[in-house]
Amino acid sequence: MKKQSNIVEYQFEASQFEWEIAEGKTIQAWGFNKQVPGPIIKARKGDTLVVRLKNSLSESTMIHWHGIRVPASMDGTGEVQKPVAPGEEFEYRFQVEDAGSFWYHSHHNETVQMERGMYGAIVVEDELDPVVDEEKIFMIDDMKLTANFEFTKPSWALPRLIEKHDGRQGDTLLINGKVDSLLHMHARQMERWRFINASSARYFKLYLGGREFKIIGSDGGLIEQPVVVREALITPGERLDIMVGPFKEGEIIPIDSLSYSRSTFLRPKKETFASVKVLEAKPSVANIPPFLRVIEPLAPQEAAINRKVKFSVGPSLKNGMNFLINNGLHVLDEPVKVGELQVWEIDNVSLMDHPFHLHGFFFQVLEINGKAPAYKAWKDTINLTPRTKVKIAWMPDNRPGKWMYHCHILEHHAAGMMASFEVIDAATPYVTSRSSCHSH
Ligand SMILES: [Cu+2]
Repeated sequence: MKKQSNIVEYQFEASQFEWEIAEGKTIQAWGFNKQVPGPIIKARKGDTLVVRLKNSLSESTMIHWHGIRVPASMDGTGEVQKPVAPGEEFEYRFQVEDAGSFWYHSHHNETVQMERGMYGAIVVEDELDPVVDEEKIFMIDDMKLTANFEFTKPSWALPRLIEKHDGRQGDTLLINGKVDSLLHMHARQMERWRFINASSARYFKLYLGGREFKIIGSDGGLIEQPVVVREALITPGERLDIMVGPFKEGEIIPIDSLSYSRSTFLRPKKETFASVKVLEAKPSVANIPPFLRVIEPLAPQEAAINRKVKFSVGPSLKNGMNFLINNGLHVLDEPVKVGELQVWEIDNVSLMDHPFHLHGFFFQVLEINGKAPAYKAWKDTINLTPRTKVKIAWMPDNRPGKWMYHCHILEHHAAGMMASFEVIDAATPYVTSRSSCHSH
């Protein structure tokens, strides 16, 4: 039973337009409503979101709502809808049942459409959110551009192979569609910063010049207790919510990404994406409680595995390199039944990292190479380092239909590292007590 809910409506037009990434530096972007990122969608937990998409591009597109527990028909993939052709419209309509930081992006010809800017943030608020002085969204991206700010594709064999292997990484580093942004905050205040990694392949290891910050949220909203760190990895597709401050007036906080080696041809290095300047002090009302919410475990760490998923990379005469799931390309996996707990082992036997993303459902990580993770969280994307086994648990609630999981390095996904599967009705009707997970 759906309770009466507030309706939040957006009109989206996908098109090509000029976008200034820095003063005097303009790209031919593709995006929503002529901005990169697209409009920030804001809703409250329980709202119904309606997005009417008009496609004014010269090719088809569709939108995937990353992390939102949509009905299958609204997932925005080729499994569940016809791509929206040029000149056509499509209405997405679904309830947002979880508070947190989510995002939307094109799920069609992604290596081109996402690279050009077809993504945006979704913030779902809730009365249980901690009180903060201010919030900021940092959408991380990078673009590979020529000296004339044109999008480029490698034209000869070796660079093409490198891009396929590494995923596309560019030297143009963007936060919210801009190079070298200078943002502001006030001394004495504490802010919530929502990081969303929208890049094709870049591993972003957040570092604020050595300052401590508190992780308060992950893909599926708040974690149980703040975790104090000085660095945190955010892989493509992942979100991380942190609390920062208070800082001193005059400080300049770099938004850095530390070097992270994921066995790429490109040499990893530390890079600065943006800076935040601390202005004069203002009073603070921020209040971060020591406990943020309870996350009930879906399964014990030793729960029996009922599906194994293997990620591997192998040589290919035809493609140069194959990116495989269970030794296949673009595979069809077995269905799962509504209400039957899923305990999956994802085994990365390759010598490179892959971020695993499950559409439509949150999972809990039970083990990484036999060990419980540092803290409990609802996740939809988890990085697999080389030769790593990750055990996850998730519950297919009553949303039958076609879903998928894939590597979120867009070039790997496109090269075949993806699987579709169906969630099917159980023989006996499954009765939900509203949504099975995620209630506070
Ligand atoms: Cu991958």
